[in-house]
Amino acid sequence: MTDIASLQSQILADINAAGDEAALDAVRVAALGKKGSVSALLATMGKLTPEERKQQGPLVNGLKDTVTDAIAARKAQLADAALEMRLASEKVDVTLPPVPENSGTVHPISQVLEEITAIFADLGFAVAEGPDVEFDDYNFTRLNIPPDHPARQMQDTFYVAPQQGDQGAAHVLRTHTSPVQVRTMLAQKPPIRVISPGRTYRVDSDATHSPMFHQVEALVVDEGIHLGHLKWTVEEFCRAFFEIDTIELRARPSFFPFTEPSLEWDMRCDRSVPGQIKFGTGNDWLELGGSGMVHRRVLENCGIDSGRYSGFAFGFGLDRMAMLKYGIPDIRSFFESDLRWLRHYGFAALDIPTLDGGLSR
Ligand code: 2U9
Repeated sequence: MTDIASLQSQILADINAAGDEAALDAVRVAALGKKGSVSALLATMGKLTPEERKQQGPLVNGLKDTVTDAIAARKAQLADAALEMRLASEKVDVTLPPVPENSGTVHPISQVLEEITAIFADLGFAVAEGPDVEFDDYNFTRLNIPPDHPARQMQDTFYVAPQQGDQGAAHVLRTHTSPVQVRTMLAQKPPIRVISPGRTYRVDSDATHSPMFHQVEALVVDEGIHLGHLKWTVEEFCRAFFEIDTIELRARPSFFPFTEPSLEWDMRCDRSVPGQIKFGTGNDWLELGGSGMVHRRVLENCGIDSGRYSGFAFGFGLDRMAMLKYGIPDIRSFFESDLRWLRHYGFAALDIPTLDGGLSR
């Protein structure tokens, strides 16, 4: 009996001393394994007299159960301790700011797009998107651009070779994002308030033109929409985008096949210092973009009753807006992926533009 008690306290001490799972397993094998000390005691049971067995049996079985339970408890303890250690060593403080040297920057076009989206979202506009390869019908015909219009010329438009599944419909790389608004009007009823930012394509390339460039257009269609709504929206947008309260705009009459009447907008600026532009003061004017009341033929082409509804639309170049706001002289630099340029003109990845938090900083 003394033997069993001292064996138990020895094994329990070994279990407690086991510092990891491998050491614990060695203790288990030494006690409960085929040739283990507890197993050896169990093996002697058969040779005892019934009287001795009656007395010794429960003690040896008790020893086996105590050792088994102690091993299980120590195993759980070791697993908990290992988990605690892993949690402590792998702990990440998600509230720490990123290390600027290791983070990329947001491209000025993405930045400007975020800014513009924030401004229009505040005015109640949704963002609409469409494909870059567009039906000729949506890009031109429904927008009242007739087959002989110069915009359709091969030297302006990238035509896409007919593909299987086209079913005879001609495709182009969209020359503006206006077909997105065509799709919006075909799909939903007024009131409509959308902006359509995206890539557009024209056969053109120099310091201020790129064959792939970005546009944002806005479209509002509802009952009673008039030029006053257009003017207010353009002014409100420019004030927010250029972050200047004193901006002054002027409208010039213009012509676009899809709007009637059509207007182009200029912003007062000062160009008296070479290589610099100041907005809101001076005697110079800067072209911003075009606009107008949606042509009633376009409304009808898109399934909108022009007797009941009217709308306005405007469009401007995202790349041009980024160049103006951030003083970028050459449009081609946007697409060269020059890391030094990106580090200079890029924006911090986590400075998301918001109207109350600041658009750009
Ligand atoms: C629909 C009806 C009317 C969008 C408009 C302009 C005038 C315009 C250019 C400015 C410079 C594009 O980036 S740019 O080349 N855009 O002048 N865009 S009105 O009018 C629409 C659009 C869609 C259904």
